[in-house]
Amino acid sequence: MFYDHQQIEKKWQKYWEDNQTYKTSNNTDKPKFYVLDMFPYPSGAGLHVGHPLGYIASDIYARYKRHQGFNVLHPVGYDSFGLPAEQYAIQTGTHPAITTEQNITRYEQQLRKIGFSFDWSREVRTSDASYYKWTQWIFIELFNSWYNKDTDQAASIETLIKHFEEKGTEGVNANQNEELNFTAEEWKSASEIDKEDILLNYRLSFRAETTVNWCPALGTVLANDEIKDGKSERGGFPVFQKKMMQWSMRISAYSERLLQGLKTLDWPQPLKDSQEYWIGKSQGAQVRFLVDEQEANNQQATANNSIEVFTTRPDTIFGATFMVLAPENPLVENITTAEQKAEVDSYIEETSKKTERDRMADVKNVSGAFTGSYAINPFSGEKMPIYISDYVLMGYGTGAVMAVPAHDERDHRFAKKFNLEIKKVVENDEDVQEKSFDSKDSVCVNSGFLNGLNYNEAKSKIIAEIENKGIGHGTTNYRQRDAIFSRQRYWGEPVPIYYKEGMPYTLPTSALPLELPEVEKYLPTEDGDPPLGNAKTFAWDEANQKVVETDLIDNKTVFPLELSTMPGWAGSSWYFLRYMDPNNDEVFAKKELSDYWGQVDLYIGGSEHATGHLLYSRFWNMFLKDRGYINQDEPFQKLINQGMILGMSAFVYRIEGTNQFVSKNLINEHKTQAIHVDVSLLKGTSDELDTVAFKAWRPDYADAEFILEDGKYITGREVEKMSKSKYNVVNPDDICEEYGADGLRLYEMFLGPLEQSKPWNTQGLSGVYGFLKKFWNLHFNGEVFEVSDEEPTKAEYKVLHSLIKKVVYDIENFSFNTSVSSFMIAVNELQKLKCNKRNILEPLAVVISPYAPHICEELWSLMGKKESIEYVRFPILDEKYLEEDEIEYPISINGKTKFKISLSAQLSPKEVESLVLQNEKMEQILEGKTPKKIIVVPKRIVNIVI
Ligand code: ANZ
Repeated sequence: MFYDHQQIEKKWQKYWEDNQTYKTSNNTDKPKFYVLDMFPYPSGAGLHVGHPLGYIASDIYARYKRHQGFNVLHPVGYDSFGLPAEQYAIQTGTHPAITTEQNITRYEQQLRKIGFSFDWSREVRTSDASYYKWTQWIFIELFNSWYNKDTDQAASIETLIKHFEEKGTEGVNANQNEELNFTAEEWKSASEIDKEDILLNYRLSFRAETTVNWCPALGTVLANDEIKDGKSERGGFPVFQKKMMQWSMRISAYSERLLQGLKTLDWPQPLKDSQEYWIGKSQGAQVRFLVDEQEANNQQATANNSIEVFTTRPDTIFGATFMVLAPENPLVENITTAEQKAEVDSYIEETSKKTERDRMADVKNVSGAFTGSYAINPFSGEKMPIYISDYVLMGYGTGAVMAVPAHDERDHRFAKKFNLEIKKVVENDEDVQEKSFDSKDSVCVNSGFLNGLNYNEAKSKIIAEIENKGIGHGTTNYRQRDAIFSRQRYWGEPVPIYYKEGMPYTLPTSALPLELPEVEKYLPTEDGDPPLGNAKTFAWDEANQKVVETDLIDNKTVFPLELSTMPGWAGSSWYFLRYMDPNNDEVFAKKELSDYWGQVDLYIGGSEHATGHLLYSRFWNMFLKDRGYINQDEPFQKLINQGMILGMSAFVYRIEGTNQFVSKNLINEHKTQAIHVDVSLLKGTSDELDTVAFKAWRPDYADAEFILEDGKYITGREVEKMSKSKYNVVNPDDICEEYGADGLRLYEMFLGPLEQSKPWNTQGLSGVYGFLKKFWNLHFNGEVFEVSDEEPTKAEYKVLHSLIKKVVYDIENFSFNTSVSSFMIAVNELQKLKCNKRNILEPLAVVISPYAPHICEELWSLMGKKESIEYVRFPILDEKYLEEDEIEYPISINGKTKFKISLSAQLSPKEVESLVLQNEKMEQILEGKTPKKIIVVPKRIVNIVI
């Protein structure tokens, strides 16, 4: 019978939509299971076959869980704010909302064609005002919160204000920009503006002057994870350092919790490692070194001048022979002597041209300048010259180091260049750069009272002594910085803030959403304001609580609104919560529902989000937990990174300077240049170029000539990243057309282990399609559907139950590729057995349905079922069918296998023993003797000693 995949798939996709088969209820007594994909950015290019890989895996898992009786939440949505739609708007004038809408429509069509079991009714789009209303609301909540280190959680800013009113800053233990000191009286008598300014120092979303990564070509600030090798990730434009007033998020308050939380998560180790590295916890000490006043002959130099350093190796302090400050360190001015001033100034000037990234990357070329001053080593008492150098960064630790050239590579290089003393103070200290340096074998030497101690002992003892002397304390540093939150772009969430006397105030939450205004131009204004500065209606009327015309701004009743928008990661930091209650207009998600759905049980997505989305969303989730809106600290319990599907690029070879193209195996005879050609120009699944199509592809190839081999033009093939620019993308729509969505789904899984990257190679598709046809035909006798009610044989049951066992194991271990081969084996065996028994085929359809849902629904209904197959219980494995009838026992005599005997599996060891002894071959070996020992290992082996 013809397997008409096109008609079958259309029919079932319509059925699922009409019957809302995958709509998830919030009210059931079933246990819940939440399966989530990282939602896509709807780009103009549509989906290629690489995109659905993770979605297919999660869909299989979601369907499997439904078969097991879980209430499964498996939603989809779009991360629909972003740069490409805006760049397109700049080029063409088309409003990004229009482009985005079109792209989403295309995505939805493509996704629906693949037969995903999404609950489409829960779709979210981050660029919808009904969604970003809540992104803005979270921003305001962050603004109205501070981090209390005593309780180790965020709290309402009101609690801090109350504290200030009662005790001033005394006893405040907060994560803040800078340490402030004032009394309750001072607080109370401060002006409103001053109070606001003080509070900004503590708020979790705050404004501060920060050095940012400025990308002039994109006209915006970028986060560290949006930059690759000094260039913007999108577009590859150069990025510079610039000081700007920016909105930031106090993620640094959560560093320790983000680190500790990792331990509770079932995530790939490399992903956890990269978050750990990014957070960058270092334990050590902060120590003050006094500047030697006699040498510092600058006017301002006094004995109070001291340099505070952060060191992870206080055990090496006896070996600190000089100091190095970051060139930007404000102390530099105080301690530089008149003679050294010119040299120091010119070095500072030189450094300002380099980005922090360059400074960290360039480890070979040491440079620096002497300040002319000296510090005193508080332990060795020796004088240490003070230098400045760009390898010390102002933004880390205290912006100053005690240099230990014998044990630190950078300090060593510096000492060599400037001819400074190198004093070894630790033996067996080979790996000084290793963060995890913890050598039990290291021993302090030349270190006074530390001599003979190992690293840990020396570290505790010296920190105790530093604290005792009152010159410092043990401390922990984190590399992770606060996250810059402003983008000078149009297509993002407006920040719900207006400015009064230069101070930011939040809009009342009742006024949300603050909608993105219309603008005529998507570029910055002439004054250099972000694109929202072009809006005609974008000002805040405070009394009437509404947005009014920009011209009305008088800074008395009508105030300017914030002109920057939120970064790409804002909307994606909490979308998993919105799916729980997507249409609620009162709260972002009802507490009851976020309690019921809890954590995402399985999250599948790309590893490129390791230090962006996956850190930010953990941070926001922890914050919402602190403020009592949700119940769990961590959003994603289990996470899998799917590998990339690589493209098989195709090349033609042009003879240089001509329009002649040589077939692949003849290129040696010519000087050629390889040129990418679109893989859709190849004939079928072969490497042969359709030369007619090639000529029609581009005007420059219209008069191309070909040098053929055996009458064909053979292209070169190479595995590369799948990308539009390499002309190697394969559109899933074409595959669905030809082999069906079920074929595509099975094939994507069959390509290899989910986590691995693998090339897309269409040659195996026909094999998968062949399997589907065979599976289909098991149910037909010629053209007639025929399934028998006869009881299956043991052999038939064995095929079924072996498959159940395998597939359950595979799905639970996310080994989807091996299931597909098991389906093929099972169907081949059933075909050989000519099995068309209902008691085999019904459960078989259920087992295969998570992978190939359309064909299974069709067969299920042909077998007379009225309801969808989706909620039918997954067949239960019965081990009895797997037991062997006969066992082939190896007979081992004195440790060597001599022969084998087939015996019934039901026999007792005694019966096995006597049958073995009666065996003809055995009798020949024994020659009438009685064996010394016989050991029967049931169902395995018989050992005989003679
Ligand atoms: C003395 C020492 C001896 C150091 C030794 C290391 C090895 P992590 O692990 O990354 O936290 N350091 C401190 N602040 C710095 C800054 N602003 N710019 C550049 N380097 C800085 O690294 C901490 C170590 O890096 C500190 O410990 C300090 O050098 C240096 F055998 O102090 B160490």
